[in-house]
Amino acid sequence: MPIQILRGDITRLDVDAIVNAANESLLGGGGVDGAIHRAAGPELLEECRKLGGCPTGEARITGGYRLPARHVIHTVGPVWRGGTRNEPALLASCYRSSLALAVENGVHTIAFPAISTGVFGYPIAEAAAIAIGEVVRFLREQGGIDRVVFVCFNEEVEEAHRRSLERLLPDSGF
Ligand code: AR6
Repeated sequence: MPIQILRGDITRLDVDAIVNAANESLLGGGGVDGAIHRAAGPELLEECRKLGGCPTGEARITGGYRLPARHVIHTVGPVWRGGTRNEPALLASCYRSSLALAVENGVHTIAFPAISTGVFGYPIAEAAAIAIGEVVRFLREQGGIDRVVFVCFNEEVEEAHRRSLERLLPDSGF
């Protein structure tokens, strides 16, 4: 099964790339972004400064520095504003852009946090359905990625991902 759902801290994962739920400045913040910058060390911020930011729905790649992961893929999820400001399409685009950038850079194993579900306020069940749906579709349609790990920080997030995956599994082809 190329998709795994785990509870834990994404900064500990030994994968080719971990995904950061960043903001458009790419200069760090709280939540998983703060944890990744703390664990990677100051060189990560130095490299991020050179990128000049990232629009919502897109992704950028850097080194992983002191992390076990070789790369960090920074993506910017939408702020939840009730669901009428294109939030679902923007969140879907984060997953697709991150996976496409991974393939371009020879990343075969990748871990995602639940993008937008913390500070940015995206409802967890809706966000998990989009996350799982986009990853399943990408794996089915494109080659290059061997393993995708969803790293869930708490039980609610983990359960939402498991339910979405179970719903999709019968037609996922895995
Ligand atoms: N490992 C895995 N998941 C985590 C970790 C961790 N170490 N820490 C938090 N989470 P958030 P967002 C979960 O707020 O909603 C930052 O300030 C968390 O429980 O990190 O996309 C950025 O700079 C939640 O389920 O990201 C932006 O300004 C998920 O990660 C803004 O927050 C995402 O929560 C982005 O907000």
